[in-house]
Amino acid sequence: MSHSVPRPRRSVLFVPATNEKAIAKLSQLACDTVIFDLEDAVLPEHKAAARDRLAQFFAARPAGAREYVVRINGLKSAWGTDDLAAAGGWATDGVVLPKIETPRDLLEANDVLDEADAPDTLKLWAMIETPRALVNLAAIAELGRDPAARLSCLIAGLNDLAKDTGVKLTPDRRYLQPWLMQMVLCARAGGVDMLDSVSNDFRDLDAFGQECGEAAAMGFSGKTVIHPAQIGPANAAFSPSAEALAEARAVVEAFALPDTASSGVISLSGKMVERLHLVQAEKVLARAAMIAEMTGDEK
Ligand code: 1VU
Repeated sequence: MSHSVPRPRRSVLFVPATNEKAIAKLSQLACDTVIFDLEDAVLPEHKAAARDRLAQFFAARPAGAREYVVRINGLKSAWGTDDLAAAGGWATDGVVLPKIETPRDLLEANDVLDEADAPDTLKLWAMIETPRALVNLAAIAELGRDPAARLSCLIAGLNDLAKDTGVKLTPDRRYLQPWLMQMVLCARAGGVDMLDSVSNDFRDLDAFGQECGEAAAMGFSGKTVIHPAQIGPANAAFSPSAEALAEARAVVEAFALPDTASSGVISLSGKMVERLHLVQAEKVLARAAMIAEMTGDEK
């Protein structure tokens, strides 16, 4: 049986739209998605030049499976609406809206894209980084159920959330865990991806690898990253492990045997395995196949 599995967004790399060296490096990097940043990483005096640089990039968008999206400035800022209207005409896969607070913010952005005749394939992503966004999260994520709303992905923005709430952002993120789990729950209910926040300490890769493993176990779809060194650990944590693949194959093979093919529940290695586990196993294998196809790797 084939299942539709979401496209992998294991590592989603922020790249300042003004950083020529970083843009030139992209062809050597293995991130699944690139987010060109027009917002926090670009000074006000460079906003216009940064927008022009992205227009130039998308006019000659590189071929390949990688997804490219653009984080615009907030729609209430001096640049946001112009950024969004411009992005609506680019060959970008999506636009990331910073600091959204209500479903209305997304619907207004959608109107701007419709007016710019943006194709339906251009999706909206939203940063969840304000207390109001967190309070309104279920309603925001529910827009994922309406294809006309274009919502595809949510991103946890813990730097701003910590700043605006006074909650301490500790290395183990212990005080933020309830909100992180709430984000995963709401995103799943709305049928959209939920990406974990960036980690600022990009030199401590041991801690970063551990954070990625925890984020994968918590149900996040992938990790936003800020530096090339963080791509490998994120890809590893959000790919099915060799053990998960072996388990998935064993479940599929067990249900394919002639004497179990019509069973609802079987025993495998001392454990009860039901058809829902078969569906899970098939999804693990489908995800691995999709990653292999995207990256050219064999598993
Ligand atoms: O090997 P090379 O010299 O050719 O390249 C350098 C550097 O240019 C490159 N590199 C990157 N390439 C692509 N994308 C990146 N994001 C990126 N960062 C670095 O890698 C090589 C090694 O770099 P480095 O170790 O010397 O690091 P740098 O001092 O050059 O850069 C460190 C920072 C943190 C400044 C850089 O990684 C960066 O700008 N990252 C993205 C920051 C960003 O976009 N912030 C805003 C979004 S995050 C947010 O708002 C949270 C929601």
